[in-house]
Formats: sequence, structure tokens, C-alpha cells
Amino acid sequence: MTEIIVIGAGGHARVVIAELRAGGHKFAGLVDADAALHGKALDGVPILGGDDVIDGHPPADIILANAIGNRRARIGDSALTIRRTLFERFVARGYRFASIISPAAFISPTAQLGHGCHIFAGAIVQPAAVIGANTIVNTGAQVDHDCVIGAHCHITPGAVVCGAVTLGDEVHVGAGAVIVHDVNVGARAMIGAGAVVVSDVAAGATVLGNPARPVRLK
Ligand code: JB3
Repeated sequence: MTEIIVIGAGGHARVVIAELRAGGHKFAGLVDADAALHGKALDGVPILGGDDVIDGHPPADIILANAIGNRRARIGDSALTIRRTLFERFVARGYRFASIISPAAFISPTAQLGHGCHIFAGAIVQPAAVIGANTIVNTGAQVDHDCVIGAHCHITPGAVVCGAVTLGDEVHVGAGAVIVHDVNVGARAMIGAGAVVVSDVAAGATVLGNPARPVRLK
């Protein structure tokens, strides 16, 4: 079984390591931008150095796991782009990313999962839903039938995306938020934790509250 290098050694990496271990995968190690972590370990997996460590492994010899979540994805922050940038950089160089599907998730046989997506414990992906590349459907989140979820999105724990909802690329859906059926959310929109979205959301907008309303960022 091809060894895995995990990119990022933070909170998201803990879950990535646990799910990959549950699937019997072996690790070459972690790489992280924070030099203070180099030489240490996370949950028994060594932190080998920075992203340049990957250069020493030809794409055919290794599988990558993108464990950059979105620590800094506060309202209006562009931290989500780190996850996308790394994914696109290494895919362009021929590397493959592990799609991480928890054995404790429910995935409909007619759902389509994109390259390198993460579907974690308790998540539900219903019939004919499409999940984009590098997208995270986090712990206990739900994506219902006929949804089209873009690439590089993060549907955070407990969020509920009802039937036939469309999300553009890099949409962040906050913990416990609800998006009702047939809503369209534009690329890079941010939906606040606990928001209840009952109407379309413009690209790049940030919406909060119940019912969710756009907020103007300073
Ligand atoms: O909400 C949940 C359930 N999970 C969150 C997850 C989705 O996002 C979690 O609570 C955090 O909010 C966040 O987890 P993440 O992204 O692991 O955050 P943090 O603990 O800050 O770890 C990010 C790691 O990525 C840090 O150790 C950074 O040094 C590292 N990093 C940042 N840029 C990088 C780069 N590592 C590499 N290899 N390359 C980079 O460019």
C-alpha cells in the first residue's frame, strides 16, 4: 500500500490521521510550514519538515493528504485559499490526493465524490449529490439529494444542506448552519455558524443569522 504524506499538522490533521489509520493506511509522515514543529510528531506520525520534503518523493511513489482545514477561516478571511492553493499546486505536478471517507459516514451509491474530498464520521451524503474536489464534509454534516457542491468547500460539523442546493467553489458553511432546499450559494461565500439560509447568496457574500442576511465586512 502506497505511503501517505499528510500536509499540515494541526487540528484537521488529527482527524485525517485517525480516519486514514482506520482504513489501514501507512504514513511516510507529516509536513508543516511551521519550522517549530519539524522533528516532532502528531499522534505518533513524524513531522518531517516543510512542503519541500514532498519534492523528494516522485508522484508515483506517494499519495498526499490535504490536512489544511481552515483555522483562520473567520468571517472575511481568505484562509480557505491555502487549502486550494496547495491542492492545485501538487495536482498540477502530478500528485494524487487521498479521498478520505470515514467508515462511519453514509454515502449514497449514486453520490459522486471528487478527488481528495474528506467525508468524516457521521456525515451523510444522499442520492445524486455531487461533492467537488478537495471539499470537506466534516463531522456529522449532511448533504442531501441532488446537491451540487463545488470544489474546495468546507461544510463544517453539523451543518445541514437540504435537497438540490448548489454551492460554488470555496464556500464555507459554518457549524450548525442550515441551507434550505433549492438555494444557490455563490463561490467563496461564507455562511456563519447557526445561520438559516432561505434565499440565494451572492458570490463572495458573508451571511449571518436566522433568516441569514448579508453583512458588510470592514
Ligand atoms: O472545525 C473543525 C472540526 N475542524 C477545523 C478544521 C476544518 O480547520 C479545526 O478546528 C481548525 O479550525 C482547522 O484545522 P487546521 O487547518 O488543522 O488548523 P490549525 O490547527 O491551525 O493547523 C493548520 C496547520 O497548517 C498549522 O500547523 C500550520 O502551520 C499549517 N500550515 C499552514 N500553511 C501549512 C501551510 N502546512 C503546510 N504543510 N503547508 C502550508 O502552506
